[in-house]
Amino acid sequence: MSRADDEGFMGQAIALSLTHLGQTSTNPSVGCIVVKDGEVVGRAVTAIGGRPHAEPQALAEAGEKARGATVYVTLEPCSHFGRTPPCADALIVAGVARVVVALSDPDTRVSGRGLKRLEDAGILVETGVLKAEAARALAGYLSRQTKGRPYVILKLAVSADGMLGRRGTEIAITGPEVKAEVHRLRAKSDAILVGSGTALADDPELTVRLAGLEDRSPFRIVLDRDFGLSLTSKLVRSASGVPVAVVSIPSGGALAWQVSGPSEHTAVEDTANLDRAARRLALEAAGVEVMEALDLRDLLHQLAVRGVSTLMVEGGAQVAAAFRNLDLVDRIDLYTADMEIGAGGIESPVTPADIPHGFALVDDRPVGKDRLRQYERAL
Ligand code: AOF
Ligand code: ZN
Repeated sequence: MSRADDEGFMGQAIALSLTHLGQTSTNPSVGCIVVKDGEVVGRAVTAIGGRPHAEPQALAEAGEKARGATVYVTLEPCSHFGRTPPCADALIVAGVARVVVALSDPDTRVSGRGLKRLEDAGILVETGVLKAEAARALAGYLSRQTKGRPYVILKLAVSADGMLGRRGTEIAITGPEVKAEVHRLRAKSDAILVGSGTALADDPELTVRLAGLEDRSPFRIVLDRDFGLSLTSKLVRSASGVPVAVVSIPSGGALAWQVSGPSEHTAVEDTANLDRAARRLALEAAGVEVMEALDLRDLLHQLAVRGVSTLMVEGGAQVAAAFRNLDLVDRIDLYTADMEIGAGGIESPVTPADIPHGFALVDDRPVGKDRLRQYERAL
């Protein structure tokens, strides 16, 4: 099999892995393709919820045809007895001839041992095929494993004059095509985060509202030290269906996120006359989880421990600035529109003319009437 053939089949395995992205936490979404005599005879992706792993499912589909076949996997097959037996053993028992892997697994229970197990059994093993593409598909898992925090995607919609919106009114900057794309990105993320200012001003629901993807809403997180989130907000009213947490981060401390509080906004303040402790209790009674974190880094660590691999940060200006200033962003999805906001605009902390140092443009394309520029932290 030529290198080009290998890359073609690995490309298929990566594409397959993307179909369950955001649905396999705390496990990575892995793609696996079984090829016999140039023909695909088995294909699978890590099941929703994380188990079974990809390889045993693809082998089951291939059946007897797996004997002597070549198997393409986006991540090193596991070698540990976890909640399922090792995938390396399943490949050995099935009698495959060759295993092509994109990336070795940083999980300390595996890292290198899966590959060695296969080689020791006489299977030809090749690694590094479409490594960069696989690393992008597994970015959340790799970040959680190696950095102990989720992969952070900062999504911003900016007007031609560099504004995120206008104080006091909600203005749509980008069009319906961007909205659909953002909902698809939500569906691929494990969690989504906004500040209390955005929650109070825009009353967002932060769920996925696209046909067929309604059950893919991520865990919703609001930075809300004052517990000012309204009980009648869409976030709170939908808390029984899709989990939502408010996070209290104390002010002060070098890395603490400086919260200005909800005073700027005049949302329906049904709990405004209560003190902070009572507001907290009211939110908890409404089904909202309360999380306490020392600072943003600590919050990201807690989320990683809970299995959040990819976190989408959706607003607003202060939150985006805090993530940027603390160097906690891995990818920026910057949508721009032709419209101008003018006077009273809220300046975006990131614009096409002001991208953080160390980021490279990896995508630049029209989305409806708007434009997406995607930047990634250069490795
Ligand atoms: C594979 N194929 O499709 C996936 C793998 O908790 P467990 O027992 O399910 O094991 C979780 C670990 O398995 C995870 O950290 C990662 O190393 C690996 N995920 N491995 O061979 C797969 N999803
Ligand atoms: Zn496995």
